[in-house]
Amino acid sequence: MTDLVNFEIMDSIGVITVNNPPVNALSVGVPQGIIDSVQAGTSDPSVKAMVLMGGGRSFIAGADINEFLTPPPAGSASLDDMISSFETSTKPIIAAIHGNALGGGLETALACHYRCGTADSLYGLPEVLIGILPGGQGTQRLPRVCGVEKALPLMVSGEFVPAPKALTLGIIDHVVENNLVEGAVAFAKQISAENRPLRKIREESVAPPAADFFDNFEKSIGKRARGYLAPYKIIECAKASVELPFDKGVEREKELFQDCLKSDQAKGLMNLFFAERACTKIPDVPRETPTKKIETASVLGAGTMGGGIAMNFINAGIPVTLLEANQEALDKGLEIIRKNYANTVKKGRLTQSDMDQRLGLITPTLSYEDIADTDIVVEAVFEEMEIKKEVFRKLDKVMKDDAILATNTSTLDVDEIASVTGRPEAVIGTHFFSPANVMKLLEIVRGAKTSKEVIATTMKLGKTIKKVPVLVGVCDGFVGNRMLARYSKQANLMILEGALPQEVDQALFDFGLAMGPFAMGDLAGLDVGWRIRKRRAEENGAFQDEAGLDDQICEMGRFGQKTSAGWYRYDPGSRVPIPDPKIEELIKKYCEERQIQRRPIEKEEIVERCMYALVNEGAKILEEGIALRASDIDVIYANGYGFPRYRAGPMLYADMVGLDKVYKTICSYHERFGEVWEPARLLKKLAEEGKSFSDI
Ligand code: T1G
Repeated sequence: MTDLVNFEIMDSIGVITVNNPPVNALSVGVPQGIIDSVQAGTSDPSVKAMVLMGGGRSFIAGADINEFLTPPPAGSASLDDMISSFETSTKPIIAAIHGNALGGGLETALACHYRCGTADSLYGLPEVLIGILPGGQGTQRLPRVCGVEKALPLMVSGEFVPAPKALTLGIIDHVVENNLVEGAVAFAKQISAENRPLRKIREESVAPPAADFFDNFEKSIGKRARGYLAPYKIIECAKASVELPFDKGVEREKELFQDCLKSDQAKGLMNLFFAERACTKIPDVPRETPTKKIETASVLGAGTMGGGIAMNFINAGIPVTLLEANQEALDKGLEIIRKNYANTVKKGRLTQSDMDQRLGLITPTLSYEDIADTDIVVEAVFEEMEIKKEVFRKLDKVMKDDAILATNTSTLDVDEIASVTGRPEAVIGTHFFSPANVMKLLEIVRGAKTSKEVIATTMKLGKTIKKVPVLVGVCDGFVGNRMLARYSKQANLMILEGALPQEVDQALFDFGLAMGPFAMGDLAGLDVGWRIRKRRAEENGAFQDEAGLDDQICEMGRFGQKTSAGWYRYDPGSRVPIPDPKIEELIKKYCEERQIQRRPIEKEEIVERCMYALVNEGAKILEEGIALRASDIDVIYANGYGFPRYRAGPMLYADMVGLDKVYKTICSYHERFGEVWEPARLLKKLAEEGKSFSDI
């Protein structure tokens, strides 16, 4: 045994316990420790059967993903070696599962003769989420356990299956109601006493599915799996499980596993896996920083954002007091929330009683007094500094002493907002992304005086309401929107230089983005920016400089999807963008009036200029300390801007292109297009040193 795996005999049962915190990953040494333990149990005549389990909070949660990024020394016992030791064992081995049996962990359990688990244990093959596939014979065993029609969707979605469903599917044989060790030992003794056969799933076969099953399944994942590699390799593995003998199927699985493992997609997704965990670590706010209890919340403003924010809290079971200025707005906001839930119930993703229970957690009010005792208030009023200051002056007077005062501002200076209160240490930005009840990203904006306790509490609250919280600093647009402004500028410039909206959008869609900037503008509403620009021009007393193309489009009453016309036109009731000759004429006329000589712009230039604009601004954001690490920026783009997860984000994308090439290209753009392409100093430094963003 190794110190990673313990073996002890309990009442004639050899209990093998993996102790490799935090998730009992199959790191180097764990398979060998298990092999040694099986050997010890097999050779001890007093041992009738063996139980394999995890110490701490879980069974085995899979292979150690770190070891795919930095392979361990060759020669250590593998998952396959361990599985072989089970298959040659002369005594039954029973997997006893609590917490998670995932990836290689579930594959380990499926190679045992029997499996039992606690009622709240979870089972899954989530390898697809990190760009690979179950490479421990799982693609051949799971279809033999529950049929390929059920196994394939589980492997392609990577979803976790709760114990009761796992029992129904045949993934486990028995649910242990109380103490797992006692229950598993009793189950093992029963199997031994009944002299049950050493069941080997490898010896079973997979019933052929309906003739068109694989084709239909492949079509069904088309939208979700667009651009991904692993889902389609998993389909090939599933076919092999039906068509080939077990060992040949395993050989096929190994080939396809290597195809995935060596792909850039696996590197991107594995880096993103760790990046989404790293972003919760804040150097000057240690993990043990005390946090406040957040048991109640209030949301100020019941508009689109306020309503969505309120839903996040009630979805997590946190009661919300929803404050609006007048009854009409309050009623309208409540109706939007109700409709959102009704849609989810209609799709079968929520029960009516759950909907009613959640709606019951909202207390509508028109009075500030009613929010005074809530633990956190999130302001979601109009994006106007003076209005927000007025709100925070009131909150400062009304809210209980230890309340957190959060603003949902998307660009305004959190320090300036905090400055009108007597408690700037309690003020923080919680920038939700629209639709707030759907988008995972939550930019948490630390003010200069925000206390560590408030930061730690708000980061923790972000996870509680199932967001991906990323801490950012104060600047115009924080991280995501500040970079997006640079990206959008390039897209708009290319429209003037010769491209059409549909060409820019198609190039970026093919790159993997959920949608291009012009379709996105139509979705968000072109009038939002247009009204802000008009107001700022009026406030500044400056003449509205010549209306840009987007202003002219708005002047035509074309606000995007909401008016069935924007950069594109839309058939009634449809959200599908259709290129509109009127826009092409408007663009060409605009260029003629300014003697702009248009030219064809290739896809490569479109992608390069938009991506490098993100990268250059991201590097400046890192220089200024507005983001803690390059991977935080990638987490922001993967969770808030539809950046393809298999590329992780713009910063890792730049690392994979090579910063030397990126820097040189930006320098050429700087010469050709001017100051907007001023290279970031950090990018220059890293490129000259031959380093990557991930090196800092
Ligand atoms: N390898 C290495 N580290 C891991 C890990 C793993 N598989 N899973 C978690 N960690 C680390 C994580 O980085 C974090 O570290 C800490 O554990 C807690 O994680 C051959 C090829 C198990 C549901 O994909 O889904 O098996 O930040 O914050 O929210 O076919 O972790 O504390 O330093 O996520 O309670 C397949 C991945 C691998 C499961 C727990 N398995 N993990 O969630 O904690 S490939 C997976 C998870 C494989 C075989 C194939 C979740 C969790 P730190 P956490 P959590």
